Amino acid sequence: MAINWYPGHMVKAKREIQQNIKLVDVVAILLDARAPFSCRNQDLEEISCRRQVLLVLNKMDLADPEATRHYLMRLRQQGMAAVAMDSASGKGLSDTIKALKSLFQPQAEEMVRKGRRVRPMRVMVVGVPNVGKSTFLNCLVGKKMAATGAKPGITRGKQWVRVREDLELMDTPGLMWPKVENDEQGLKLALLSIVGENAYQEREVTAYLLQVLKAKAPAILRNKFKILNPELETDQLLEEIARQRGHLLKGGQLDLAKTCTTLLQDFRRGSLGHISLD
Ligand SMILES: Nc1nc2c(ncn2[C@@H]2O[C@H](COP(=O)(O)OP(=O)(O)OP(=O)(O)O)[C@@H](O)[C@H]2O)c(=O)[nH]1
Ligand SMILES: [Mg+2]
Repeated sequence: MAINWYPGHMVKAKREIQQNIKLVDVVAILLDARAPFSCRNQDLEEISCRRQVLLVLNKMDLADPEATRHYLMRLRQQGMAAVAMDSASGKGLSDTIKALKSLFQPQAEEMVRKGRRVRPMRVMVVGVPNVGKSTFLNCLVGKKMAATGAKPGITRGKQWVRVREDLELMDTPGLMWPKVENDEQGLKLALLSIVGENAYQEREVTAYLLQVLKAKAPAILRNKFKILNPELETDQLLEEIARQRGHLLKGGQLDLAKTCTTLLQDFRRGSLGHISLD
């Protein structure tokens, strides 16, 4: 499913990120730990290429831990600095701060060498929508400074925050690129609610989710949805789940739209288990 979703505020957001990049020492690119490769935005990486970059695989609590370890290893092999974190609970925070500090270290030493006072490190937090940038900022600050929400497009403007003596953070709005050409990538971004709900058909994304469950977590289909044969075609699986859940319209027909909405919600909340997509 190709995705065209580039709301107007993102044009301005991209310009602001470009203008502010000169002011920052480190760019923290947040990615969804369940599909970090699919969340990488080439535009953001190009804008950040002259800065120190830390990739933060956020929402690790929702991801398959084994996959997260593997993704981190792959990224580090490619020469990237990368950490995993759960910004909702703060798990991984100390590793993240350690990684940020070590990226800033050479600049701090340069300041000392030139006889200047070492000023606080400035970190810009960027990424596609809904990966948890504002939650990450709040987690670092230790209180709620930035608005957060389960839908993409919550943050609309940039925001600088002094986190502590030695650290300043800038939150930015989630940034997409104009067209996602790769079908599977589009499905992943829709499933993770990174693109707005008007950009895709829930039915198509649910069919993709069911394929993922068949391949990676057939036990969920058996145990949670009481499906005897997880090998069924996705349409049949969907009908079976609708029946199991009692999703019926007034005339007694299956309410498949409701089943799709519920399944997507369940996945996004993590109640189908720890499933990674990349
Ligand atoms: N489970 C879990 N949920 C998270 C985590 N980080 C963020 N969330 C949730 O993900 C949703 C999106 O979080 P935001 O912080 O608003 O995301 P954002 O990247 O700032 O989104 P935009 O401003 O729309 O680009 C919210 O419902 C958060 O509560 C995490 O590490 N784990
Ligand atoms: Mg935000």
